[in-house]
Amino acid sequence: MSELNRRMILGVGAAALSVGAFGAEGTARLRLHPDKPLFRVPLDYCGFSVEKAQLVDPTYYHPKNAGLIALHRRLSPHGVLRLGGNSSEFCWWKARPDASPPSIKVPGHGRADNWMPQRFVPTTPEAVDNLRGFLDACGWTCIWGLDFGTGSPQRDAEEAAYVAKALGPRLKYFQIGNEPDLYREPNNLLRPAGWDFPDYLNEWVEIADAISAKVPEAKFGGPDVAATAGWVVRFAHDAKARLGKRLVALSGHYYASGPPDAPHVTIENLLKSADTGARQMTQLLPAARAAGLSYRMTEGNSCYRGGKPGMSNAFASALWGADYMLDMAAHGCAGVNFHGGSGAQIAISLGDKMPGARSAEDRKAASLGAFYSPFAGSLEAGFDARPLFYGMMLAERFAGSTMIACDFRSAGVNAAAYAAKAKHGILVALINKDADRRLKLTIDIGGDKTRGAMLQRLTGPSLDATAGVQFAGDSVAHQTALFSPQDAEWVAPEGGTMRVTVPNASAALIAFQS
Ligand code: BDP
Repeated sequence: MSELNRRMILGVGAAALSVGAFGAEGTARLRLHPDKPLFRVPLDYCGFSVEKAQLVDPTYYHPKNAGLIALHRRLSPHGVLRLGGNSSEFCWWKARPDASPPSIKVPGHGRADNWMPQRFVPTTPEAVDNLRGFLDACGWTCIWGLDFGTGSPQRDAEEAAYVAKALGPRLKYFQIGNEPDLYREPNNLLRPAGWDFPDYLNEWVEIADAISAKVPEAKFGGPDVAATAGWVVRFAHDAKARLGKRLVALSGHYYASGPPDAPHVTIENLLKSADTGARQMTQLLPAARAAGLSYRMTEGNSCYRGGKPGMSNAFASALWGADYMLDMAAHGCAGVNFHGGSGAQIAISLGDKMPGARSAEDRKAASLGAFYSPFAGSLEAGFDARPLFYGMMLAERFAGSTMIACDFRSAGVNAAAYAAKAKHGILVALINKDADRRLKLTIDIGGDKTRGAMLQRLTGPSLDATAGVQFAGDSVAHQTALFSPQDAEWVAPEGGTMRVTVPNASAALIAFQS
């Protein structure tokens, strides 16, 4: 949300910018309004999104992949794994070992300006069975993306029947197609010029009906658009009218910037952007509510086309990610899935390209995880949390709480504040995205009589540091994902207020009983 919107909606607190003894700082006031609930944050708010092509290796999502399971469990006991991306339009259901791929001609094949997969990737029953074991071990559910672009209702229905049975309660819903609002673009070309939303809806319903004929209990989400909020609004109304209870969720994507080789894609621009993407929620929510549906951001990240090294895999992404997730939660979003996974699969999704990779070092980093991936690793090397993961950990602390209104003006400091009412008290996140200015804050705790608050910090050596990120004084251990918060600070109240300093380029999570 822009600073202006935030002020218009939430009001304005007192603020001032000055140069203190230790450099520039802003003094500001934050007033909490526990009596003004905004939206409940679902328990499964946090999630990852990966290319469906990731399943080509059936040992990746496998009950024995302990390192990846540990990372998922570290993030959330109830997360959502979304399988989709461009590659989901090029994955074919290999029901039997001797099955051969369907012969499909795609107009974008071989075109230099096309950014879609240039080959077809099989998905096997073995990979689905292993995924079930993986999800069981994590306690997560899954959103399964079916092929719209090059698929057929019959092939999708056959795949869906197997997936629904194998995943059982671990399947949240099916989606059909990835970013259909881009199908007509030269860099996509899954449908011809002139093809539009009514054609999309008819084809989509035809596939959904073929699936329902085989899997009567099948649930669906969509339209999983790249950016066209208008399609989501139309889908909410028109698809709901045709599918009724079978349609359970709305979805769309969000990439804050891109492509990685564009000069304007910098940490500075990523963090200073006033719109975190939550503005589109204002447009989507009335339509979602009218249709009785939630909206989930099923795929997104800091920079499309694989992310930008030194930004998407750096500490800046942790601050950006936490801010984005909490802003979306405060605007009624039902969940956020940051896209990632191994670089090889993301490269497939982009037509065997990874434009962010400039050096051998970049290519090495990407082989374990695309630059924007919240996690990285392999069965051989083990798995690690990337900086973005820590931002997600902070946001995950809000799962199950209810976001509340707060008045905050950031005093010339590029910072954001979010608050929520949780089971045992109040949570406040303060995200100082400013590279230079410290935020000195007085929190007005709204007449609450509290004995004091616990404060945990999200820190990194610098905004562009790709290692050394910590939350609550600890980092997530390689492969085991062990994590023990070390240094919670105690903040004592002073006459109905608390004073907190959030250094430049850092965030703080405050929790107090009320
Ligand atoms: C999205 C696609 C996904 C790509 C991603 C990217 O759905 O498959 O990996 O862009 O550009 O549009 O990184």
